[in-house]
Amino acid sequence: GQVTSLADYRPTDFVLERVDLTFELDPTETKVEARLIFHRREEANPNAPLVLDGDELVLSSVLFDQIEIDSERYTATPDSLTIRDLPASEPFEITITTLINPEANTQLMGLYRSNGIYCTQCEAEGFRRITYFPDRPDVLAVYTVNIIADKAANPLLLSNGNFLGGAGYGEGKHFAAWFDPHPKPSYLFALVAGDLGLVEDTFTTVSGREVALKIYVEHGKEPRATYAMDALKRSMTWDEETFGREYDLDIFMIVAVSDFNMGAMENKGLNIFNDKYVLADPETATDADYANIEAIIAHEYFHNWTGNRITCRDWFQLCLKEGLTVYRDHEFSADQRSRAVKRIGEVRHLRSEQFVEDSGPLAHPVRPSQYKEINNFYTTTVYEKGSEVTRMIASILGKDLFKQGMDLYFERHDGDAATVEDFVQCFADVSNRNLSQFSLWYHQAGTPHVTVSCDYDTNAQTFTVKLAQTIAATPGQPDKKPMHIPLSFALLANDGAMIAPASASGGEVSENLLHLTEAAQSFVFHGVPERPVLSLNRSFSAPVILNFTQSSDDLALIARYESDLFSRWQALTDLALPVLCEGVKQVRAAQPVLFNDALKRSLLAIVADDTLEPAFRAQALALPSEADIARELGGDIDPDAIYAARKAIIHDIAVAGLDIFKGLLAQMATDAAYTPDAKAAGQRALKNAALAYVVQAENDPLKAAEAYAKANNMTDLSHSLSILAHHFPGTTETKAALSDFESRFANNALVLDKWFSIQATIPGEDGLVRIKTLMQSPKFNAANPNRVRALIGSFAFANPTGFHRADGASYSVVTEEILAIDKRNPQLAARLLTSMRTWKLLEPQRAGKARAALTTIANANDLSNDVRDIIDRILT
Ligand code: DPP
Ligand code: ZN
Repeated sequence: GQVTSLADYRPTDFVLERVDLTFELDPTETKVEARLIFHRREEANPNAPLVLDGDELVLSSVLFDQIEIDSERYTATPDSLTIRDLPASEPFEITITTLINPEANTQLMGLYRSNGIYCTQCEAEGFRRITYFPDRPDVLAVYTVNIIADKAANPLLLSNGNFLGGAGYGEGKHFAAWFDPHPKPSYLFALVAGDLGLVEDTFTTVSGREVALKIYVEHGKEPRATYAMDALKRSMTWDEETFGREYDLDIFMIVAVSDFNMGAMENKGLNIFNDKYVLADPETATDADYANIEAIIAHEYFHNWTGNRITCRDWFQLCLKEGLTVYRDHEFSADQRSRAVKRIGEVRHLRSEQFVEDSGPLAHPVRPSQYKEINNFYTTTVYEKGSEVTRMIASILGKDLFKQGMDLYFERHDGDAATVEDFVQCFADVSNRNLSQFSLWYHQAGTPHVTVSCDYDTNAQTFTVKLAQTIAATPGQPDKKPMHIPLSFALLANDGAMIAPASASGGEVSENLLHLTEAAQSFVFHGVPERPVLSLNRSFSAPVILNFTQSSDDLALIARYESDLFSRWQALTDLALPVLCEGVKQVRAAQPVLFNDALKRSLLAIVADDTLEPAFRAQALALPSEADIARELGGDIDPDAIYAARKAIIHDIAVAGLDIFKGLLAQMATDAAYTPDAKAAGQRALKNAALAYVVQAENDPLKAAEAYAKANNMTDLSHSLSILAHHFPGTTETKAALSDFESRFANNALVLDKWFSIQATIPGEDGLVRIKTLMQSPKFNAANPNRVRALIGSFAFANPTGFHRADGASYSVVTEEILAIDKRNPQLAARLLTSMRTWKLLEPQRAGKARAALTTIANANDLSNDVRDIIDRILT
């Protein structure tokens, strides 16, 4: 694989003015005619040839201004088409005809078939699998699309923009024409054809235009698309109210397909979704599914402005649209639900995925400067850390200036293919702030560590906060500069009240933000009447790791009194992590797991506090995960010891709080019909968390089996099933529930994915045999990404004791699977392989086995670029 470098960016020699595409659809031999009108850029070399991208293409003909070109004038390979002797300045037309095979397209990039539906995925470089094209995001053009297909099989013919018209077309065929007036890059092109059911609605925009909303799903699944429609309308309203963004076409369409590599795709006016993120009803979708649907519908819709109207100059700028759009969808969900609970979830996810990525061999900046395979840069760093960087801009500038900066960005760059620098400049301009140090967040990889120590001087009534920041070396970046880190803070008095110091010195301190900008910096607060407890990085204002040893008493005070709920949760986490890590040591030394009461007391007090929202209390009960503990330990990881220690500590807490948990089980139970709103979901979350504790205290599957039997919604049903499977595998109760679930949902692949993943995550070394057996199940389909992720992905990413079996057997099996998948779908294979990115942190025996398995991959023939890139980086 070749390296692409940001430093090599230069504009194309030719400007693409118009695109006219005609598709004659056929399952195995689709004919694509592309009429492209170009002119040479004034500043370009007058002799430069036109070089178009391709990928596995078969050229059938190429015309210049409607006349077949001499074969000496062009060179075609599957990967490129080069045309020479082109006009120096006047526009010309190139007409290219290619033949493609959608049925054989197992990569799911370009035009392919999913369950009899023709669909496309073009981001990042899929369009070049359809026709030869300048397939890069800074080439924007207006598209007309004609689709010709068999009418009976494909009553529906869709593309971007507005519908122009359609008619019959010879025997048994028909055609439709679409025109998208908004210039767009090829990665936003979409085409769908087939026979689908429709859910329709309308939306009247703030300026009074009526937009037709259409969601297409498989026939019979229409009732399961109503929540997605509701989420879409709420997204449209929210973007008008919050960012002043109005929709810009007469129609907005969403199509759900069952074979999809990503979650969804924001194609202009025609979003294509993984059906997992569209379909929901109480019987088949969990609260988490509903929340994901809401977030992803919003995310893709928001791309219409942040991504489509303003797109990226090149793929190095991916965070320009993704980080910003994740920030927007996070804010949307926070407004629709509980902001604090949403924030806790975001931070959990950031730490468990992005922090891990940022401290290992795959670490890269939010705005990378090189890549070998762009598909491998759709990462939590670009998305989630990118969102955090946007959030920091918002907190440094404050709400009003941030809004002005966004308005300026939309005004100044509408219609552009922009860069991260363009974006940041808008905020610098509205605030008169120099954001050059802040911009390091885009360029320096690695999570900053901030060491904190405090000192209170009774006589002087001063409180000193000493901060020091470091970032470990990451691949290609041995040395780092100090960053601008905005740390939200509060000083708490002994009774929990907030202390307002008279003044502060030592650096920029705004109302509740410390601006750490030096490698080491001391902030002094004056006029502080008593020793305060420092609550730092409230609401997780900066994505950093704090090295701050606070006493159990101080943490307990924060856990009890902080007005910022996130910080209360964080204090509990800070109480729990040392206990859990100590427990791991005790297990490895074959000692009993013993711990003091501070954690139990703080946790149970929060759980029993009726004034706190149930969803928050449920988050408190979800103690740090096995992966969180591994991250905290930082090396010499023994997943079995982590599992055993965590289980022992939870058991202890469960026994101590049994009455509280039983009380909550009763209190949170309801006869009301299921609704997916945040409040009802929070009550279910607390009830289900309590159930898990009760069952563990009693060490008896009975209550979980009862909960399974009486569940009237998928949240309760799948939760009780997973308690049974994870704590009582092999028992009669568990076997009965698993087989009931399987037969009840035999015809619903998305629900069976839960059945696969619950079983794939049953702890212990038997996990390997289990997933091997399940891979043979007729319900498993290795060609479908959702099935693969549910079974093999859950095992590799979410079953530490099963995947990291001490004998390394799971590594060999998963490695073999990855190699097999790579032949069909490289993107999926590469993603699975990232489950091994932390192999060097394992204890030596496991690390040795992991290295051997990875070496097998590295030595395999014909690896895809995607897998080659990841394996090279992981093994280095
Ligand atoms: N479809 C992916 C997303 O929206 C890539 N653009 O994030
Ligand atoms: Zn996105």
